[in-house]
Amino acid sequence: MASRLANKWVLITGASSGFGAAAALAFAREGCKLLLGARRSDRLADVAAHAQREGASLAVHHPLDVSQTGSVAAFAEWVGTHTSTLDVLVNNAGGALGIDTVAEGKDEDWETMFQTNVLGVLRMTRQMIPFLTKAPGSMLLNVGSIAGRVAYEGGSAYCGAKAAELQITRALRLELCGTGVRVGTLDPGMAETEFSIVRFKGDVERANKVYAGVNPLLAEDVAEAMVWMASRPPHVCIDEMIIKATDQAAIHKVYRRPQS
Ligand code: NDP
Ligand code: 8X3
Repeated sequence: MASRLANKWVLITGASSGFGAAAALAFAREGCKLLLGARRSDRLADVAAHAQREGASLAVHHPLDVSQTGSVAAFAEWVGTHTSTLDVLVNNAGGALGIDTVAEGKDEDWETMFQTNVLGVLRMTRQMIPFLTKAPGSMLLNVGSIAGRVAYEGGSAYCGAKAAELQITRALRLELCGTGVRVGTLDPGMAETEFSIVRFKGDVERANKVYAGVNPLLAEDVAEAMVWMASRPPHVCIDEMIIKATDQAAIHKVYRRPQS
């Protein structure tokens, strides 16, 4: 049976690595037409080429910095040269910077986290609502985190940003009710991507310790959940989904196997 998503337009932000890159390949296997954005164009080009090989009907990319209103506007203009409708918007770009307590926090880290995880979602969504409302049954899928639901030490700004993402999603669900646009958030727990390398500013050894002895989620697991949410029938909206590794029962309760 043909996929419900075949030939659908899917826009993914933060498609150059992690969840976004895995999502590009997962939606490609459904035969979608992909519009990919992130700041690293070389990585995007590789992902787009791979997606094409995996079965995408189309996979094109354009530079995107969701922290800049001008970049988001230029990206939307580029989207408009391909299509006037959009079936799936995955607001995935984001991440954490540092693990400082508030007492030691840095303005530049806080500003980046709120610019990408919060304002980036608002900017992209504002630009894409006219495209989504022209395709009833479309889906606006934001990537949140369990960090938006439970706070942890050193996570103030990131937890706050993802909590904002959750409430923005809930507000959009209300605002778009009646348009046929489905709105949901997918909130993963710990997943091994470049997330921790970015958080620890390139310190790979420290990043690896986050996952030591754990079987974390992989980017592919999260991508599969995105495809499932987006491929429900038009009258079915998955509002909020939490996905965690079996080893992570709660944000502070992670099972670690002894390391030799
Ligand atoms: P990665 O670091 O692997 O991917 C982050 C992606 O976001 C990259 O493609 C990066 O691309 C993009 N990005 C970052 N800043 C910007 C920006 N200003 N403009 C455009 N794109 C940007 O991490 P993940 O795949 O893990 O993270 C994806 C999302 O999932 C994030 O929102 C993160 O907060 C969330 N998340 C991650 C979890 C985890 O444990 N890994 C758990 C829960 C949620 P580029 O640098 O090329 O711009
Ligand atoms: C990423 C999950 O627990 O590292 O959003 O904040 S966590």
